[in-house]
Amino acid sequence: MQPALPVLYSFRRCPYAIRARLGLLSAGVAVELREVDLKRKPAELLALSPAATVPVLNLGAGKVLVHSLDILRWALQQHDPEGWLGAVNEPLAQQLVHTTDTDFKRWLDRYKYAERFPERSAAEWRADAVRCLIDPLEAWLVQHPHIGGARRCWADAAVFPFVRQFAAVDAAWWATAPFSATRRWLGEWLDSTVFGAAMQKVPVWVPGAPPHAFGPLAAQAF
Ligand SMILES: N[C@@H](CCC(=O)N[C@@H](CS)C(=O)NCC(=O)O)C(=O)O
Repeated sequence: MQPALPVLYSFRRCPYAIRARLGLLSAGVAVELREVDLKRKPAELLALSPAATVPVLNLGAGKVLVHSLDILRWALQQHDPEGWLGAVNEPLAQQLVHTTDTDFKRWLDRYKYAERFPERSAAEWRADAVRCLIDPLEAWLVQHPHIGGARRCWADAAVFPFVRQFAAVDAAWWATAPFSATRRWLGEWLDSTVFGAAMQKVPVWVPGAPPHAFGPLAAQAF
């Protein structure tokens, strides 16, 4: 029997999964949330996605989305009450998201786990991350409140969880780094209702557990 709601396999702290959950919340699309232990992935997830990454959204009838951006876009195509699909500068939005998922992610991982990449110092990895994403982001955010322009868009939701990780690597450095517009933008996201709702804690899913609904109702609680 197909579950009544689409099923989202997710991991609370994963920036890709956060991106997907933000999209679902903004769209007001309800899903069943299954929190995954990445060290003990459930067979149900492995059967849906050979790559076995999260997030994965099972829409039923054989339709499965295995990339966070596809889930974000799919959600907003169902409903887009906050106009997240309309960035004022779509090419820039696309570019920032592309950089986030490629070069920035690469440098972020090296900065975060610098002891595993001793060929350069943490500060050097961080400088690469700054050059590719934080510098252009700051230049835009000095002029505009959001990546979307006057209001948030899909790209804000897609980029923010990764900048959150970047800022957290060395919070003392970030607090005084010369990126006040990006700091303001990050702070607004961290304080936002939608982020609070996206980060609600749920127990790790086990087969047969009662379904945990996530979506419009979860957002109302915040
Ligand atoms: N391209 C995927 C990447 C997702 C991804 O890499 N997620 C990480 C967690 S943050 C993961 O599931 N890694 C597999 C693992 O840790 O076993 C997407 O955009 O959804």
